[in-house]
Amino acid sequence: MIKIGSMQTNSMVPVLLYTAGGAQCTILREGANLVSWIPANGSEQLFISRCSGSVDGLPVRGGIPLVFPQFAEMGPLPKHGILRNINWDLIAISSQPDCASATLQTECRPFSYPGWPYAFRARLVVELQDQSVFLQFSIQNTGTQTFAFQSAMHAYLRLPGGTPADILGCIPANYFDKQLQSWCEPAMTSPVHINAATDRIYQSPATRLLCQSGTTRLTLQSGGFPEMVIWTPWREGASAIPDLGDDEGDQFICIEPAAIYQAQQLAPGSQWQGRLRLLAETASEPDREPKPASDSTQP
Ligand code: TA6
Repeated sequence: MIKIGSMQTNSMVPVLLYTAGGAQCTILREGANLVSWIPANGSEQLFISRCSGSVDGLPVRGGIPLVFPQFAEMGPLPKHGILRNINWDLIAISSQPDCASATLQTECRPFSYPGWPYAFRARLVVELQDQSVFLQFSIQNTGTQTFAFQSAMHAYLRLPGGTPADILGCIPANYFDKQLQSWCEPAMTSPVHINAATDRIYQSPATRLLCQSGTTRLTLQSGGFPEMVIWTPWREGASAIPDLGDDEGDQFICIEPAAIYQAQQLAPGSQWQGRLRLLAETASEPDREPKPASDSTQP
């Protein structure tokens, strides 16, 4: 049997999902942010700073914030857009034999936000299974004008004990290095070893990656996003972030399916979808490159 937590559709109570096998996840109404995911027989896979909430006006530091319609400071809107600070409605919650799911939604009228004159509906579906969690983020243009937007699923993956991460899969793609402010060609295609401050936007990366750090291994499968961000402040960059502990910079890596330089266009009435599946690997599996994605495994 699957237990489902909060059923109140009009409150700010977080949404809790459980599986019979022991997996659980928590979604905040603020930003529809998946702030915790613990697979069956596993440990917490997502990072939340202990200083999150310590600075007025900043959204939750961690989880999987949803970026829309602006990435970072690349426009007139607040950093990473407007969805992170909005309280979303819970519109559906369900239980199937092997999957618990929840759907959250928020609607925006033209000029609800200064600098964004368009109407849209944003929806997030979260599906929890024993070893995986799947997020489907969709935007529908509910207005009368076409708009272009940037987007990302800004996943903060926990790195236990500051252990460097290897990203396999991998990323045979050019990237923009935000620290160098220049475009770079990858020196190696795989793995990408992260043990220092990193902030890169990869063009057309693989849609299936493996992130391993110590005995923690996560497979990420994405769909609908043409780019991928890899960001961590690491130890040297933590003190510059006001809602992050000085000792927390090496506790996470963000791997973010994104549409940034390749912004998406949405005509009136049409819908865009971005998807991310996180799959927990068992520590006993040998090091390996992730298998090529087949249609049946694509999110
Ligand atoms: O997605 C990477 C990034 O744009 C980094 O440059 C870094 O600034 C990060 O996002 C965090 O943004 P935040 O607004 O959450 O502090």
